[in-house]
Amino acid sequence: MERYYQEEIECAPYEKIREIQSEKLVKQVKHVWDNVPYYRKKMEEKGVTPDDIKSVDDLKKLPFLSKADLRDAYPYGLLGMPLKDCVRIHSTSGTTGKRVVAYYTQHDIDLWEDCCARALTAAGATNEDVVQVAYGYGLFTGGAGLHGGSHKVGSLTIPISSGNTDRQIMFAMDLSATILCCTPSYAAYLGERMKELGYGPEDIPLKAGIFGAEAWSEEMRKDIEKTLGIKAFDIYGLTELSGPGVAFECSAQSGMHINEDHFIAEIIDPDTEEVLPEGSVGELVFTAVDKEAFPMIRYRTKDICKLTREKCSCGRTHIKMAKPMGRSDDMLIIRGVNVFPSQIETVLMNNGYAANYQIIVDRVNNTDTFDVQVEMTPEMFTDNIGEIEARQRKLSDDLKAMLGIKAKVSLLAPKSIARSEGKAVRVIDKRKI
Ligand code: DLL
Repeated sequence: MERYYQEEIECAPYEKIREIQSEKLVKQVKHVWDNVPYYRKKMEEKGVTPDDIKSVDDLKKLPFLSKADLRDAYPYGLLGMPLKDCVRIHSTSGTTGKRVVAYYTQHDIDLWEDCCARALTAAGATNEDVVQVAYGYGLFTGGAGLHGGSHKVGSLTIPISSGNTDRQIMFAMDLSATILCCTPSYAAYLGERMKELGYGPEDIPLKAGIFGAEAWSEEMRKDIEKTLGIKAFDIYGLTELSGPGVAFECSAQSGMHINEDHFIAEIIDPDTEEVLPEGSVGELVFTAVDKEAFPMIRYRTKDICKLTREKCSCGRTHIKMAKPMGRSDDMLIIRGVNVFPSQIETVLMNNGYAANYQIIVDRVNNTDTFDVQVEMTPEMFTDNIGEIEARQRKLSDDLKAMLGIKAKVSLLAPKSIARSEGKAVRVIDKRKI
């Protein structure tokens, strides 16, 4: 039986959701106009005032916000409430430039934790469950978000954070953890380590996992589900919009319901900024209609995916986003061809490899080089050169069929690539260094 955390809103008819969105949007635009001079200036430059915004249909009149705006306005320029009303910050793991600092009032934290509680409940969590939160705690939102959600559901929460893998396995077994929350790459590593220690899925009581914070393929899902003996649910979110729980998967496991009463989603053409019809692939843009302290309006996420309002078997009515293919800034352009790391992952996993790979791109004599290094699994490991070469050729052919360009594939011994406890680093683009 499907369980909901806030059934009335999660299963509300679409007309009702639109009504709520419109009402909240009007209020939010006024809040931002009055309290965020940075965004008010953007509105003035576009010739829009709060009076022009009467319903969701008027959303397209509003200016976009981008990461560049967040950097410009750092650290306080987009703050919507006096600091004395804020109770927490979180920050992105961004590797370049200034980090994004997001602010929360207690009201913002409550709504965020509700969103995570919806995700946990959709994955089957109740107050009988033991939830092991192995996302990082600290500035990263993963730990805090799922931790708060787990409390709201009333589950017993293990705030173990990421890392110390053998201890994770010991706790999961000794405390009978039923739900694991971490990045998909860390879940895969936990599974790998369990096997090494001689444990199989039957030795751990886990029944579900809530994995997100990075792009992961359907093939990786199947692999994790098999190794850990669980159902693996996707969860999406970003610091700017609070953190995990902007969208989450239900029992249908076919895309993530966006918490539409809090976040209005649009898909745009990233080049022309034109809003695209439902079902088109483009950049995901969100308007947070409830957030007080850090009220993002038309925030460009750079995540590439599509939306669908098709009826879902779980009974929820909120629009679904497909698994993001990746971020527009992670998309590699190699010899003029657009390549997403997730496409490479699909080919590797379809050939029986695990998600332990690295993509190395460089430019030599004005030509892009494209190397894919992937570990052999312990089962396929061999030192027979002929066999290795045949395997490399097969992967290279399959990558060519998927991408249209040739990659140099190198098979590595098991355990040659560093494992990740958080978001995995899959791409080394030496052209950018
Ligand atoms: O990654 C928040 C989060 C924590 C989500 C735990 C899910 C679970 P940031 O560090 O700000 O926040 O990174 C946000 O990560 O724009 C996407 O590019 C990517 N991302 C997040 N979830 C998914 C997902 C957290 N399920 C950025 N699939 C986003 C693909 C994801 N990409």
